[in-house]
Amino acid sequence: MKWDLFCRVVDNFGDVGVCWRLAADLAARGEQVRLWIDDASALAWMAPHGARGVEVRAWPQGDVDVEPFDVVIETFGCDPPAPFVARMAARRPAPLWINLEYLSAEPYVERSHGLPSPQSGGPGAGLLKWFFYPGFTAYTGGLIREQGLLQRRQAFDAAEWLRSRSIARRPGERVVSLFCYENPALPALLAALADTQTLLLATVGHASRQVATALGASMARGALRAVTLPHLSQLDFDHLLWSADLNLVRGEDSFVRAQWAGVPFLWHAYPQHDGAHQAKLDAFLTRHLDGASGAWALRCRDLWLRWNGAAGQLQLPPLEPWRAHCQAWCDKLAAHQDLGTQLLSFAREKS
Ligand code: TRH
Repeated sequence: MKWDLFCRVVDNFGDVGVCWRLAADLAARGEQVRLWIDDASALAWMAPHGARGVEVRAWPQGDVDVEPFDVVIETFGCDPPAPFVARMAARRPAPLWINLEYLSAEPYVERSHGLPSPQSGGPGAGLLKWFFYPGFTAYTGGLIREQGLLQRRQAFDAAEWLRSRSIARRPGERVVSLFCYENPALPALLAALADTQTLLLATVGHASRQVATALGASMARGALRAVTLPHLSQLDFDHLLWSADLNLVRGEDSFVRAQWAGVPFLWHAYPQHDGAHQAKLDAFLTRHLDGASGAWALRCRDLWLRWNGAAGQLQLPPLEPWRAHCQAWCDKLAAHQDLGTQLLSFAREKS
C-alpha cells in the first residue's frame, strides 16, 4: 500500500526520529511511503543515506497537487494542511486516516487505542480519524521494532564498533552513554559514576555541554573519564546503546531503543510544566519494575525518580541484576506485535 506520513518538528529530535524510523520500517516491508516534514534538516545526520521506498517531501504550503495515498498517518496530532485534508475527503475510496499518538505506559492508552473519531466539521468532514497509541502491552499499538533488529543486536561486535569510532575502552572500564535534557542531577550522576572506572560517552547537545561544564577541560573526575560524541546516525545511535553497560536516554524514540538494547537504562522524561511527565514516569516504572524483587528494584526506582527531579543522593543499583531484568523486559516486549506490523494489519483490515 501507499502511505502519507505527516511530521511537524516541534522541538528536539523525537518527532523526526520516530517518523523517520516508522517510514523506513514500512518501506522495508515493501510499502511506498511519502514523508511530509516541515524541517528535514536532522535527517542529514540521522539518516544520511535515506531509505529505499521513502520519499521526503517538504510540508505543503497551501494546496499541493497530489492525490492522497491509501493511508494517511498524522503523527502526534500535527494537523495536516487543510487543502490536503480536503483532497482526502474528496478521494474515493477515502484514505484511512490514522493519528499516531505519543508513547505512554499510562492506563488511558489501552482504553483509547484503536478508537475512531468521526470528523464532523472542517475540510475533513465525513472522514473517520482513527487513534493509534503505541504502548508496552498487547492492548496497544506496540512499539517500533523493525524486522531483524534483535538478531542484528545479537550479532553486533561492540568492541569493534567502539574501535571504529576511535573510542579506546580500557580493560574493565564500564561504558555509560548519556543522552538527556538540561538536568540539575547531572553533577550527582557524575559523582556516583566516579567511584568506578567509567567511560562516559556524552551525546551531542545538552549532554556534552553539561558534562564539559561539570568536568572542565580535563573531562575526567576520579575513575570517570568522558568523551563527547558528534551527531550519530540512528543506526550508530543504536550501536552506541548496544556497546554500553548503562544507557541514559530521553524523550520517546531513544527510550524505546534503549529497551531493545536489553541493557540497564535510565530515562529522562521530557519535563512538562504541569508535571505530566511524572505520571508518565510512574506509569512506566510500575510496569517495568512489576515483579522485580530485591533491593536493586527499589534502588532503581529511587535512581529514576532522582534523575527526574526528586531530591536526594544518586546511587546506582548493582548492574548484574539490573541487566538481567532489562534483558527479560526486552524479551517480554518482543513477544508483542510491533507497531509496523500492527499498522499494516490495521490498514488491510480497514481498507
Ligand atoms: O530528541 P528527543 O528529546 O525528542 C522528544 C520526543 O519526541 C518526545 O516525544 C517529545 O515530547 C519531545 O521531544 C518534545 O528524544 P527522542 O524521542 O529520543 O528522539 C531523539 C532521536 O534522535 C532518536 O531517534 C535518536 C536520535 N539520535 C540520533 O540518531 N543520533 C544522535 O546522535 C542522537 C543524540 C539522537
